[in-house]
Amino acid sequence: MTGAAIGLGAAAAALAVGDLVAAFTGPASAPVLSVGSAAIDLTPTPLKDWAVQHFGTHDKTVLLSGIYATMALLAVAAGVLALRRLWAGVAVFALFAGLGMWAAASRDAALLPSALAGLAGAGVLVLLVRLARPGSTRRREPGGPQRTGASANVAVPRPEGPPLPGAAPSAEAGPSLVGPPLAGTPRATEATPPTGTHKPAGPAPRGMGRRGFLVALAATVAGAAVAETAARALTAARYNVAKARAALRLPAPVAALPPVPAAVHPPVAGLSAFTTPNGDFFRVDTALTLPQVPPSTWRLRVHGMVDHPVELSFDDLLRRPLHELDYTLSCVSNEVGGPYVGTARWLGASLPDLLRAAGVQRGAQQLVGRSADGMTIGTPIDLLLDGRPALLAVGMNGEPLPVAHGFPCRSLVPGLYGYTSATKWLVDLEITTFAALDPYWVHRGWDRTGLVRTASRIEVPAPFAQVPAGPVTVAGTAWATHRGVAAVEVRDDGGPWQEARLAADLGPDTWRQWSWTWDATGQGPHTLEVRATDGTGAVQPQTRNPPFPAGATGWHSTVVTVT
Ligand SMILES: Nc1nc2c(c(=O)[nH]1)N[C@H]1C(S)=C(S)[C@@H](COP(=O)(O)O)O[C@H]1N2
Ligand SMILES: [Mo]
Repeated sequence: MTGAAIGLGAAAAALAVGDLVAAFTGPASAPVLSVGSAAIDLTPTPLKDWAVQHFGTHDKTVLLSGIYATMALLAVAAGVLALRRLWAGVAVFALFAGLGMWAAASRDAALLPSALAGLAGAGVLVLLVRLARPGSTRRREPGGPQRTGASANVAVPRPEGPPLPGAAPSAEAGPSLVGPPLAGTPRATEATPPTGTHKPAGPAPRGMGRRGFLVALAATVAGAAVAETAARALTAARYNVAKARAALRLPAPVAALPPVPAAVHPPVAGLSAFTTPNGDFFRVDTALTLPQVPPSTWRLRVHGMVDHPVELSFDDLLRRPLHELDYTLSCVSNEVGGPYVGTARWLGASLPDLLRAAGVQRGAQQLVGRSADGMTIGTPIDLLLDGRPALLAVGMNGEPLPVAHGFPCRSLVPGLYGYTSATKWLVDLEITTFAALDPYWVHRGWDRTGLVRTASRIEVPAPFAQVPAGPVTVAGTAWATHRGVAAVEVRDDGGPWQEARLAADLGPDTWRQWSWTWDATGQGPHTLEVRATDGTGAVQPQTRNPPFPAGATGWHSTVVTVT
């Protein structure tokens, strides 16, 4: 018990100190976030896919919970060890600090928070262990035996190795063990009454020693809570763009688009909206905390194989002609029938115009977008310059980009999955060759081009719905971004394909909704299948492929029971 309390107290102090220092060096350098981000970067693609499939947008919470749970277990081990062999406990904190520093270094974040966190943790550990050992006060007197006594010759197992962040993340155990990183400062601990007030002669009264320890422990936890609260308040004040975003007024587009006509959306209950509200728009990224990029200091560098490198401020960007674009963005990780796709009315400056002004040189093959959080996304140059309306987007559905979707600026290139086109928190554009650099996901084995595959899904009736025999409305959405959807067909139990009614077409860059009246006969389960034909006349292939490495293929189906 005492050992566990010592370990957890020291870990709390360590985390609070780390977070407090990170409030000055940047949130990305906070120890747990560094480790979590490095874990995300290191996670093999199949495991990442598995995590996204099973936890969806909660995957980051699960990862963080796993890290906290692992740290709590190691902290308990460190405390228990330290009561027998102080150096072993200190070693665990050195390991914590080393792991945090290595993780921060791997993301170009500051090492100081993890280093000071380790020192603080080790310091508090030593103090608490000294106070907890019965009679410890006596041994601290000059002449008394040093470093003996309690450290009996007990064989102490070494900890099993570095904490494996995210390994076997236990969503349940995580938060309940430590909760939010509580922590304490060593300063607070030092401020507790020293126990050296005992008379050097004679054994220390145990009650007093115990009380001193408990007071120190309580002070540690309280100090940790105060420091952590301060760290959070400071971080929110220093690194939060919510106010800047609320104050931003975007200029009007050079030619406003008419409102989206009602005819694009069959009026069927349960069918997704044509334009996805910002709050419902899917979010996929590797960012554990949202990058906070103030427009006032934002710069976009355009460099590499160009005749005239340029650097734009946010005002420079807003002074360029702004265009509206209705566009369906989709993620390569979307399974057949999956939810990682959405349509918005985006506002932004033309990306091809900017590239032409910079003068793309011969031999250039890809445009690499870099984000404020170090993501790299590569787009083939020939596709970018083939006339498609690619944007440096600043607006989404009539408001500045939400922070989660890349505020203040992101790229969008119709026809390509997000991972090869849609850099959020964009700060740098480099024109280069394929050989020069493998962007983040290409480095991890994903396809370099990322052309969106033709996809269609049945949304109504819901899976396993019970429907009465007779006419049943079936409806859904199909997309083949930048090629457009020319036809959608549906069939019942492998029967003949039947043409669905296509709703109005808003152009090749958005999805297309459809409906079909099914004359349901024959009680029992039926399998409905859907397939789309894109604007080039290519029929969506039946072959089932997983998302890796170039996007899922295959027909979506749903099982409905006729009653
Ligand atoms: N900086 C940054 N930009 C990013 C990503 C990322 O992880 N970091 N993910 C990309 C991927 S894989 C997709 S599908 C889209 C998703 O955009 P959304 O979250 O706005 O829907 O963002 C892209 N841009
Ligand atoms: Mo994606």
